[in-house]
Amino acid sequence: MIKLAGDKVIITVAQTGAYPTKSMNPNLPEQPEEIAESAYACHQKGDSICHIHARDKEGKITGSQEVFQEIHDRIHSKCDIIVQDSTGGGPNLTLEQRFECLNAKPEMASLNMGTMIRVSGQHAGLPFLNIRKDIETYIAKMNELGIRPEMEVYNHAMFREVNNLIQKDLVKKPYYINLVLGAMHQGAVDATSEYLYSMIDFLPEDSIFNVTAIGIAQLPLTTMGMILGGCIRVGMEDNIYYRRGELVKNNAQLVARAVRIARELNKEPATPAEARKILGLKST
Ligand code: KMH
Ligand code: ZN
Repeated sequence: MIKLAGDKVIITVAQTGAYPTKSMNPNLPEQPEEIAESAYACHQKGDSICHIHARDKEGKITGSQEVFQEIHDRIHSKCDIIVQDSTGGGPNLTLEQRFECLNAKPEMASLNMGTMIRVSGQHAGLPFLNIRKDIETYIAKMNELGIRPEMEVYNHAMFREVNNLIQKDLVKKPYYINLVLGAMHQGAVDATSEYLYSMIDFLPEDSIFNVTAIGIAQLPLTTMGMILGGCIRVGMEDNIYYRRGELVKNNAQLVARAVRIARELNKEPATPAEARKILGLKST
């Protein structure tokens, strides 16, 4: 495991996701201009990576390259934040649609490291399919296009796929691994400190970990993630409440809180340039 040099913390904001809707929180950014505006506001508060899911005009999740491209262009007209597209997409997308965003050439993209059965929500019982053959096909495409993966690990068994990519030399160091806790709608382990500690134990050498936790667990587990030397992800994809009974007003509010906590822990949020250096992204 790598502890981040100089006590930097890379903060990612998952702006929108596939599951929240404006009816759950009217402040959810959905359209490209809303996502870009939110990304810029978050950047001003101190994040360095913007995790992106796209929606069509009706607010339905889409894999459209065009929409992803519009989001990238709008964001980059305002700031140089790292864009990280979701290839997890959403339950309505085919595998091909999920990965169409790669053609918009984000600097990073998520790569889900195994299959799960969704436990809660309207898709409970349905698999979220990420089989080895497809993981290998799409990491090859990402490598060809120079797109860095954030490997999404939702349970301990998924380290098998991480290790497979490492053994086959399909991923570059440092390995950037997102530990996802509490995403029952996707089939992840519960959001507890025990699961977080034990997943950290399974990290391969030369990994940087990021902590994503759903709902009310976002605040305590991301705080723990920072204490344990990791990076963190906040944002309305994972959590639409600022605190119990109070909806998030905007994603920047969550970043501002994360930065305050980081500083109390003697850490500084990495700028996009610093994050590129830490992650060894191509543009450094
Ligand atoms: N839904 C998150 C908990 C992806 O988009 O590919 C995990 C995620 C993965 O954000
Ligand atoms: Zn996502």
